[in-house]
This record gives sequence, C-alpha cells and structure tokens, in this order.
Amino acid sequence: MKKSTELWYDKWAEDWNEALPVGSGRIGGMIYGNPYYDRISLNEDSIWSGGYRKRNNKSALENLQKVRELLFEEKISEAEDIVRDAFCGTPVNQRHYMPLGEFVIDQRGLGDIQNLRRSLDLETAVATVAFTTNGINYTREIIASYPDNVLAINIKADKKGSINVRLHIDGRDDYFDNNSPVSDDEIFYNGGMGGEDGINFASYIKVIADSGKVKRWGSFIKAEGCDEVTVLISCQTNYRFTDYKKEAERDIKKALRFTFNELKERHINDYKKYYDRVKIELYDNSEGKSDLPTNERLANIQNGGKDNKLIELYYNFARYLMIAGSREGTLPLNLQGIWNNEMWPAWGCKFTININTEMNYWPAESSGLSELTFPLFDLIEKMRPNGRVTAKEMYDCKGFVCHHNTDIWGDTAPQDLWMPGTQWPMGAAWLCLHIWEHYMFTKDKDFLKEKYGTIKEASEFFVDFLIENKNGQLVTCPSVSPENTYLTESGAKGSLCIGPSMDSQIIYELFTSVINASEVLGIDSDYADKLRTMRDKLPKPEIGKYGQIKEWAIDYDEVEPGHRHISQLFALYPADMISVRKTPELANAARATIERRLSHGGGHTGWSRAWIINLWARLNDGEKVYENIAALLAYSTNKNMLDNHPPFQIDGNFGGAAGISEALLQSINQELILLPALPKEWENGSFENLKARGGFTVSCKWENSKFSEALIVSNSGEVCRLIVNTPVKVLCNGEEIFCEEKDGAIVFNTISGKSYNIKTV
Ligand code: FUC
Repeated sequence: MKKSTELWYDKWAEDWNEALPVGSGRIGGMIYGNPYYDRISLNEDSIWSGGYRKRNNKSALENLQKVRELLFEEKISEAEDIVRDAFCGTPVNQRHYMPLGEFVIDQRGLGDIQNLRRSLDLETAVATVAFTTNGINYTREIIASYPDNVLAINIKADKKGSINVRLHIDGRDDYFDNNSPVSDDEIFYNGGMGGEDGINFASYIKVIADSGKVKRWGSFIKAEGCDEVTVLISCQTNYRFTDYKKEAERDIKKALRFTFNELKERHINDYKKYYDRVKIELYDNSEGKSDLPTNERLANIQNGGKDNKLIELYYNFARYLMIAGSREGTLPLNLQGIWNNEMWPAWGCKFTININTEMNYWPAESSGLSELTFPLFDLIEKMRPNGRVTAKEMYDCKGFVCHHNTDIWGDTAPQDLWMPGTQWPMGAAWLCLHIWEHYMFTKDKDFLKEKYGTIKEASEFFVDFLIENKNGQLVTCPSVSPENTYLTESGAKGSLCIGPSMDSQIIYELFTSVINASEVLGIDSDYADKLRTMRDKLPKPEIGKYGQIKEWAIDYDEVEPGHRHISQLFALYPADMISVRKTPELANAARATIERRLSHGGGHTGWSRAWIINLWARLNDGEKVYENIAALLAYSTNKNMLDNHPPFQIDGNFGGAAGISEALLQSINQELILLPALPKEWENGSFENLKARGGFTVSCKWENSKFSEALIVSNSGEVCRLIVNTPVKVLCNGEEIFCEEKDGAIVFNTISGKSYNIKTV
C-alpha cells in the first residue's frame, strides 16, 4: 500500500472538492471518477477574461501629497476617502481566470458497480478509475503530459468489445463557444471572450479506438463495442500563438505518433525527473489508519488520530501539484494552481501577491524544484514595463511597482476598492525576493546577473517613494498592513497608514538583496552604498504593548486581533531578520504575536494556518508545528487533499509543505540547522536531498528523536556553519576534517562537489 504516495478513494467524487487534479503545467484536469458519467473539468492556464488594460488612476499623483499630509495629521478617514476614488484602478478589477470546459465520459449503460477505486499515484502522476461490472474489469487512466502537450484518457476493459462510451465536451455557459465536428472521431472546440484583445482558445479532441465503431452524433462521439479507447485533448490560446488553432491541431498530430502507453511512459519519465529528487520519511504512527482511503485518513485526524504518513503524503502532494501546475514556459501557479471550474472564481483566481502567490513558491527551492519557479520570474518581467508606468503615473517615481494583485498580463495598478488590501505598493518587491532566494539556493551567478536589473528596478521605486516620518525614519506612505484594520485611541477604524511594519521589512530584505547582489557581481557599488544608507533609516521590528511585534508604526489595537494575515512576522518567515539564535527578544515577541492571533481565533484560513506552521518552525517549536499541521489537515483540507481557504485555494498546500520541511532543515542567517523543530511524534525518520541556502544538498536521519547522521553535499564550495543539537564530527572522503566551534555552530570549509558526512561522537 502506498501510504504516502497515493491518494485513493472507494467512491467517486460528488463534487469538485473531492475530484483529483492532473496537470501538464499548462493543461489541467479534475477527475471525478463516476463510472456511469465521468466528468473531467478542464483548464488551460492562459484562458482568462478579456485582455490587458491600462488601469492606472490618473488622479493619484495630484492627490498624493494631500493624502500624505492627512495621514500625518491622523485624519485617516479623509485620507481613505481620497484614496478610494483617486488611487483605485480604472476600472477597479483586473482580469480573471476561467475554465476551458468539462469533458464527459458517458457510460450510463453499465450495470451495478463493484470494487470502485479512484486514485492518483504521486510517483507516476497517473490518475486511475477502476471498477468491475458484470464481471468485467474496467480501467480509465488519465495523464496530463508536459512533453506531449495533451491530456490523455485511456479506457480499457479486460473483455474484448465491451467498451461503449459517449464522449462530449461542454460547460462554459454561453461564452461564444463552438463545438464543431471535424470528423467521425474528432471534435474541434473553440471560444473565448471575443473582442479585439480578448483571449481565444482552440481545443481538439481526438478519439482513437481499438476495433468497434466510432461515430459522431452531432457534437457527441460514440465509441461502441471497442476493446480500448483513447482520447487526446489539446488546447492552445492566442495568449501564446497567433495561429493558436493550428498549434492545437499540431499538438494532437504530434501526440498521435505515440500509443497511449508510449505517451504515458514519456509522461512518467518527464515527471520523475522532478518528483524523485527529494524524500521525507516519517515513521508510521497511525495504528493501521494509514491503510484507509484518503478521506477516511483525514477524518481520523479530525477525530484526534495520528498519521505521520498522511503528513508525508501532504508534502509529496504539494511537490506533485507544483510539477503539475508550474513548468518552464507556463504561467505561474494562481490562487487555485491551474484548476478552476468557475466562470467567476473566488477572487478571480488571480495572482494575489500580498502573500498567496509567494506562498505557492515557498517550498520550491528547498524541495529541489528550483527551475519550476521560472514561470514566476517570467511574470515579474511582464510586470516590469507596466509597473514602470504605474510608478510614474501614480507616484512620479522611478523603478517599477505593483500593488496586491496581478494578472497574466502583469497588470500593476491597484485591484479592488477595498481599503484594507488595495493600496499596497509592495507586491513587486516581495515577488522579487524570490529571485534572490533562487540565487541563495542555487548560487547561480549567471542567473543573478541576468536578474540584477529586475531587483534593482524594484528597489529604485522605493528610493523615490519612501518619505521621512516624524522620527526621521524612511517609510512607505500611503500603504496598509495587508489586510488588517486598526483602532485609533479615539475608537476610529483605519487601514491606510504610514510605514506598516511589513513594508519596512520587505524593503529591508529587497535593499539587502540588491546590496548583496551588487557585491557578488562586483558591480554598482555606488548604488549599493546609497541603499545601505537608506536601509539604516528603515524602521526595524519593535515590541509593542502586548509584548508582540508591532504591526503598525503606532501601537494600535487590531479591529480583528485574530486576523488571518500576520504581516509583521514576515521578518520571522519567510525573512530571517528575527530568529531564535540572533534576536531572542524579538523571537519571544514573535511568539507572543502568534499566540495573540491564535487566542483570538487566528489561523482559520488554510494559508494562514500554513504560514503559522512555518513561523513555529522558525521558533524551533516542534510541538506547535505538529499541532498546526494537524489543524491544517483536520480543518483546512478538502477530501481531495487540496487546501480549503474556504473555498479551495492552493497556497495552503504549498505553505504547509514548506512548513513540514522547515521543521527538519533550516538555512537562515548563513547557518544550516538540522532538525530545528522536530515534533515528538516524528520520533524516527529521515529526509533525502533537501536543498539549503548556500548551495547545499542535505540528507539526514534521526532515531528516538535524536539526530543520528547526515550527509551534506556542497554544490558551490561555501563555508558550512552547522547547528545540530548533539556533538558531531565531520568527515570528507572517510577522513575527519577540521572544524571550528563558533557561537554554537560547527564551522567548516567545503569544496564544491564534495560530500561531508556528519556523525555523532
Ligand atoms: C487575500 C487573503 C484572503 C484570500 C485572498 C485571495 O486577500 O486575505 O484570505 O486568500 O487573498
């Protein structure tokens, strides 16, 4: 039984939140697995409403000074009134994501069903629906292939001539869609949003049958008396190709060179290149529960049960989702990855960049899926020219800026008309930190050189935008602390403010990245000096009246103390400005901050809970890590293991996975920490090939909750500063090497390409 590498069920999915996702990075499908009437909800990552729009509000600049003055005078509602009209986007909303359609496999003539098994194998990325009826065993296998650009469905039976199936595509309401027959075995399906610059798509559906008869009836294809039936589905849009119809047709033609088994093999080989890179193994404490179907395993956790293998499965599923939803050349993972069946999905299923998109990529580097972050970097490049115009038109600043959302055209103007979220000029800055992260993990100087201009340009915006507050510190204004609202002493409520803590922290990290990059590349030292001077004048994390890290420059109370965003702890995770070893007082204040949020009902959305896991991991608290992973599984995970905000939102899957590995390995403040937050329940286990900043690949084993051994591969010859809570020696090529003990760390030089064994003494 594959306890940690398979999702499986003995029932078909009744709704979306039970269906299983497959993805080629670009084409996605959600499989319900009903033998009689199966549905596969289809997506293609570039099917969005409309096209690019210039939405910068031309009234912003003329009101900027006034808004700043009002905020300095603490006339908050007056400032907010102006911002609401003069800063919001025109129109207020960006474009949104939409489905491709719903493919139907109709076998309503089947008899009673026995032995239904619906599964998703994470080791092969193959979804299977298997069942028996009238003594015949049927199998449907579904793959979404990156190398061959199609979603492929294969229907088999173990008795010749017993497949009778009606195939059809439907499901986009009346959005200008055409469903036209090409031939007896092929359907051409196309549509879109119309308009000059709208997205249009083309999809071909080809049916290949062994023996039997294939015939078209209107827009349905019927295959009767067949031994085996394969369906290939392609899709392309004018987002990528002018002649997208031809491309979609070509995808089918190319895929037709292979049998289903060949397509499957090519798909598995491609997938395994990524999936097989890392492994986390925790011992099975489930007392037999890990053998149950996935939905029952989740129910077991809800009932207070244990199942470490389900935690492993959660980690593996996140890696699966990243490989299925973010590949070179695709768009980045949106709020639902690539899987959405609503014409008007929640929050437009866009890229919300005040945490959600960033969280999607939190586990990418540490789990060895580094190159799967490229779609994110491509999107940043799309945002750059737009963000340059937004910076100029709204604020008369250099550089490029983006607010708290973007779309596939890299729209940078504010989104929504919602004071706690809309006016936040930090989106591009936060995204750019992923560029630096990529460098820190890979130490790829060519990449850094190529992207230096991007992070520099993000920083240039703040060189112009920051203003001095009354204490002479440099702060953002106007901005918000995402997406919280404060109470002033007089009882007024406000969101707009001067210098929220998170902004200063993101800018600190951004400036530091540019400074470090300029040092690594040996360029631009004058600019780096300028940033150093400015960085000194940024407000640093401060402790407030509840012993917490202050969220705003003024120590306001929150209207909602259990708010889902814990923005002021950006400094603890993902950044490392606060840490147990380097800033213990601030670390205690961070603890108080989380406790305060949680005691007021915090952590109630999936992504918020996932963030909390990472925060506890950074505070080295294994028990809290465990407690919050259990809460994530129990209350914020749908039956199909996808994160439940609610509704389904994929960030929690990735944030949760990041938290699981963060408990086992951290690389912060130039130190590599083994087993920093090991929960008691993870008594025995191991991990293989997790990546660490500094260009290290790390494997480690522990027994009875104690470190037993590790292997560190140095990929770029950096000095290793190792923290492990037991005395160890370091060996290279079987020989003990010289180590220095410094400030609680074991420090040793490494040579690129060499492996270092860490053994207890
Ligand atoms: C932010 C969050 C919400 C949700 C939305 C997509 O606005 O505060 O909880 O995740 O993004």
